[in-house]
Amino acid sequence: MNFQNYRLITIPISHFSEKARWALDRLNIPYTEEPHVPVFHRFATLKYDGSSVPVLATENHGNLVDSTDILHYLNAIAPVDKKLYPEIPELRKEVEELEDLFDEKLAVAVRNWGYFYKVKDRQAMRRGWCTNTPWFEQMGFTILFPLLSNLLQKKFQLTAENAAKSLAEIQEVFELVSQKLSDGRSYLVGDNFSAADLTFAALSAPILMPPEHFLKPQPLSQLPPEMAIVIQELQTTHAGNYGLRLYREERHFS
Ligand SMILES: N[C@@H](CCC(=O)N[C@@H](CS)C(=O)NCC(=O)O)C(=O)O
Repeated sequence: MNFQNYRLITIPISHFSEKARWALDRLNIPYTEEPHVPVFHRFATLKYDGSSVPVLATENHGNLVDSTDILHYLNAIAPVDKKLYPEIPELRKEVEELEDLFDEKLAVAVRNWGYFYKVKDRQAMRRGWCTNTPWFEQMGFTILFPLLSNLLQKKFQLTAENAAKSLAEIQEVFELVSQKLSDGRSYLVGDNFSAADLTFAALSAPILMPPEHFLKPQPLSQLPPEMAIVIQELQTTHAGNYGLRLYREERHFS
């Protein structure tokens, strides 16, 4: 493979960033990660014509501003044994449909449910938003936290009612994944690890809290009890077990 100077713009806790990080690590592609505090990330993403994270800046292929585009790009340069999308059209379609479902339904629900419990917890938010970010952005976080916390609550309508709706959506997706796995298969589609598996595990990481994640999980005893109970339940479902297994067995680091 011809390695270039890849730069990955991220927010530390962002599960979409973890999706891109995992794909790069899996292919053993060296890259420089540039983590940013939310809001400040816009200065970095704008530079590369994006708004959200992740953004992958490449030398030969321009800037990729969406995690799915990043996975497709990496798939195109991956050796045959590391492909993320199957060659067979029906299997590929199935992988892409699952990836879309996880991106559009699971990811949003995980974000809203998690933030509902964490948005006022300065310590937890500092960990998720500031780890490895530039010092001046961390200073900005310290000063602006009350404002950022309020903005987030309004932007994502973080109410108890919406948190319950988000949890129901998470449970629906987990149920679907558990059903797919109930015939004993090792991966969601076909016989190999694919973008569908990677996306499910990466986007579920904030609730499954795998020990292999670079942001080491907080002990459940430190979480709000209501949150800890749900996390424990989700971790022990078939889908939860499988997400944790993928982190143990498939989350290689470059
Ligand atoms: N469709 C995008 C969604 C990415 C996304 O929603 N990223 C969130 C962080 S997890 C983000 O950047 N939010 C801040 C923003 O949109 O400015 C992708 O797959 O890359």
